[in-house]
Amino acid sequence: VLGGVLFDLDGVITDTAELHYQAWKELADELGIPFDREYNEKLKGVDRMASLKLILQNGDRKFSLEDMQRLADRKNERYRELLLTLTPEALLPGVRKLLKALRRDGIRIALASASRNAATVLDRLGVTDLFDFVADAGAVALQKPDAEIFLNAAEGLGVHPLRCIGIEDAEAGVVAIHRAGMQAVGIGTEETLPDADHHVSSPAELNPAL
Ligand code: B16
Ligand code: MG
Repeated sequence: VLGGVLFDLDGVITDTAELHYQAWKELADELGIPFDREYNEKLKGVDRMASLKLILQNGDRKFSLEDMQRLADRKNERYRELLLTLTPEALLPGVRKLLKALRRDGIRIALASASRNAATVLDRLGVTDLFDFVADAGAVALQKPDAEIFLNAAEGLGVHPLRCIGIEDAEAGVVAIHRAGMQAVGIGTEETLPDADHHVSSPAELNPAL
């Protein structure tokens, strides 16, 4: 029996990818490194430092670890400024209804996002109260496609992983869900998420009440 549903954040609950893009773009422009929306797709679900390294690959300068930390911090400050523009209207269609329907059915709800800003995003979207647990991305040693963040989320809910499902829009996330022993719902298609057990084009399609 289903006991818990674990949500990815970006691409599932809201589209923060555009705000990440704007913040990275400003940094890349300053550094004179080419960066566009297509390349930004590679950063989805990838943590902050790994994202920075992917961007710096396209430049010819070498940076020390301290320099890279400063660049990552600078991007994050800009990203957090941009998060102030986020409102409940930025929730993807059907998400609030789905969260409420799950709660009504006694199913526990957790967030399993690689973002260290996840709690802030949920606050801005006005859905913090609808989550029983938010996994701490900062405490995770192994990123998706490792299972760690999904296992932490299930543990935080107190629900056995085999009684949880995960919802993801990125293939690395789908692999992580499977490694955690859970069924994976993919927001996407057979082409974009070949390993997902079920596909929907939007969270609205998951609403049991619709
Ligand atoms: P932060 P998700 C991920 O969120 C984003 O997809 C990814 O682009 C971002 O770099 C990562 O969070 C880290 O975010 O800099 O806020 O810690 O899809 O796992 O919800
Ligand atoms: Mg995502």
